[in-house]
Amino acid sequence: MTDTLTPVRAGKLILNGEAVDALSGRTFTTVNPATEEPICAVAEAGPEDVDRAVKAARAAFEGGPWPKMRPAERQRVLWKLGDLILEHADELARLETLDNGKPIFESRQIDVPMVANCFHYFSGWVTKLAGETLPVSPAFFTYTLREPLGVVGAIIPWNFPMIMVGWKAAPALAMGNCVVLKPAELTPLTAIRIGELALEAGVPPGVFNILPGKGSIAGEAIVKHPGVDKITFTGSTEVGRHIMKLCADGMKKVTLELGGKSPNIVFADADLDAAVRGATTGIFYGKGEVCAAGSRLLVESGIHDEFVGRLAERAGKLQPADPLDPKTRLGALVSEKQMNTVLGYVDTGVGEGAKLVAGGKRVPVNGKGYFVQATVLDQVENHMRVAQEEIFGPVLSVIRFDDADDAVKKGNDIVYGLAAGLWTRDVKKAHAVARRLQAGTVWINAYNFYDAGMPFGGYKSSGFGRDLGPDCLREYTQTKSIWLSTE
Ligand code: TAP
Repeated sequence: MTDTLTPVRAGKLILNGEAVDALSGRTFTTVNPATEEPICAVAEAGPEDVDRAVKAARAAFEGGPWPKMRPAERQRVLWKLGDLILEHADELARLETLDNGKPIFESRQIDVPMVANCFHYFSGWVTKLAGETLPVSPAFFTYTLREPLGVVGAIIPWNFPMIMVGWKAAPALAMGNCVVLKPAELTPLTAIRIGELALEAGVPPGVFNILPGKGSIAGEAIVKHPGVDKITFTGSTEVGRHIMKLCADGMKKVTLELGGKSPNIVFADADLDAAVRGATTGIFYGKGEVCAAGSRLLVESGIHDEFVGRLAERAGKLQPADPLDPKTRLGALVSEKQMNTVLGYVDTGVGEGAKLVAGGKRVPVNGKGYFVQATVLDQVENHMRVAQEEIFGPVLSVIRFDDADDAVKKGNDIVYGLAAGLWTRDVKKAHAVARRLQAGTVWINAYNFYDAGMPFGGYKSSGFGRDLGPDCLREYTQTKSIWLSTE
């Protein structure tokens, strides 16, 4: 049973091992998008708080115990944090659902295990990532060291507030870096709580700092701070581009995980029951506020009418409901602004000539909340705005295609390249099409699967660098080559 009664504590900054107020004393209110009611006040970090957090992180990096800790001990601390996250699963899931509006089913069954999985998985790498001895010359003993970068600034979005802490902080900390993380202003609560749990797990003061606040103030101050060595960012392409320019000024390394408008391609020879389920979860999981959402559904002409009919029926049954109810599968959008953006796109699509075959409306639950129906727009052409722009809500644009070449052409005809799905029983076609799609992840006869062990990131305007998996360890380390003369 989800706890619906206990009030949520005011959120503080987690800075140099303590939960503190902002130096300015400023706070902001975080709001439950399902009820439109305030949840609690949260300390709002300003540039002066960023400065003290970065200084604490630098001190912890240069003189403190974290990079100097025996790898086996650092591994044990991060593993313990994974365990503590699982021990506090109900509490974290509730906070996430209150703050973001996503169904408690998702917060509890998907998000919490994923964050714990990140800390467990990357703790394993602490004792495994090694340099190499390289055979260069008998006159030298030559080897490489994989060293941490220093202080990593992590800036994350509101759609997966807790998961993003795991994706960014777990590998950065595992590689021996210190971290200053800014959660999205709309959803700061689970990041703060994980920061507290990190201290309980034994992460030393200053190593992992959490600074809730505004992107344009605290976020920008982190990016510009000369004491920060690297920025890892997940968010919109627009803000990512801005951050990249700022990083160029400071010669900072940067990883960008940005937006998407991913094609989910259904061939006529697919298992259509599975494909209808996959198309539905591909867009409506996470209310469609998912960077990798399969928001462009490409359907082969021969099955188009039958497929869209079945899809519309399934979408019609998926009604928004109270996110704290374990049976709910479609929650509230994160904010009124996001809801209005999404509804605006539905109007735009209809105005462009698309046909609304499911949903399309706001439906308050218990008279409140930013809930939007599961929406399907058919007869979309790939040049329309609803086919090209990221809507970031429960709106699916259905586009026809004629054959595999046409599917690949339409699938790739977009500035983004984050993910793609394809559904077919033909194994050769599956692999051939997967190779031709310009996307960082391709799911075959599946959609929306993630694991700490599998790299994730974008092609084209969806960014560069990788979160997760062995690939992401390079994002948080640098290689030192050592030459020892033996003569
Ligand atoms: P953004 O508006 O880009 O915000 C992301 C983060 O950047 C927030 O913490 C935001 O703070 C901060 N920020 C805003 N302006 C900043 C600035 N000038 N300097 C430094 N930080 C700044 O994105 P969003 O609306 O939260 O999230 C939705 C977007 O994220 C979508 O485009 C989605 O596709 C993308 N996303 C991508 C992925 C991957 S893995 N590719 C995963 C999830 C989401 P405030 O909240 O205070 O504004």
